[in-house]
Amino acid sequence: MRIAIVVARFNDFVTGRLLTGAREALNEAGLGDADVEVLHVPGAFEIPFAAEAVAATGRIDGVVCLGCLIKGATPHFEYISSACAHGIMAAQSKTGVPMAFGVLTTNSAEEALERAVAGPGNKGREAAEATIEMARLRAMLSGVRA
Ligand code: DLZ
Repeated sequence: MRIAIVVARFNDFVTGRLLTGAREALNEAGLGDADVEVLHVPGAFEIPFAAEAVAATGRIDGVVCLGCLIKGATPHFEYISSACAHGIMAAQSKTGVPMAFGVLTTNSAEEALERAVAGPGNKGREAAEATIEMARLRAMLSGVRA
């Protein structure tokens, strides 16, 4: 199985921790560094483009999308979060490659950090686990080995 992680640099004090959690979950599932491709993008708005582009290469079985939108600090919070969520959904529908929504949408930096703690509560970890599950489901349904 090969998995891509698309991670936004915006609010990297949070997204860096989501990335760590996602990497840990993938490693625990038996994926080595060679099986994981990490793509950095400027912000959450750019995640769907990169997710779709890497899925379209055909070399990836799933995409973990990681970002962090903080309402108080983001004047057009609703536009970016909506565009990001809809864009990821459209990208997975178009490519047939499962993508997980590990994009935090919180009221404050404190709330975001609570969701990026080390261990089971880390939303990057949760998104990676969801991606693996969906990649396996897709493989089972299509008869493709992942
Ligand atoms: C511009 C912007 C703002 C204000 N806030 C966030 C945010 O909280 N989280 C995030 O990931 N990105 C933010 N961005 C950047 C946009 O996602 C995007 O990168 C720029 O608008 C350039 O297209």
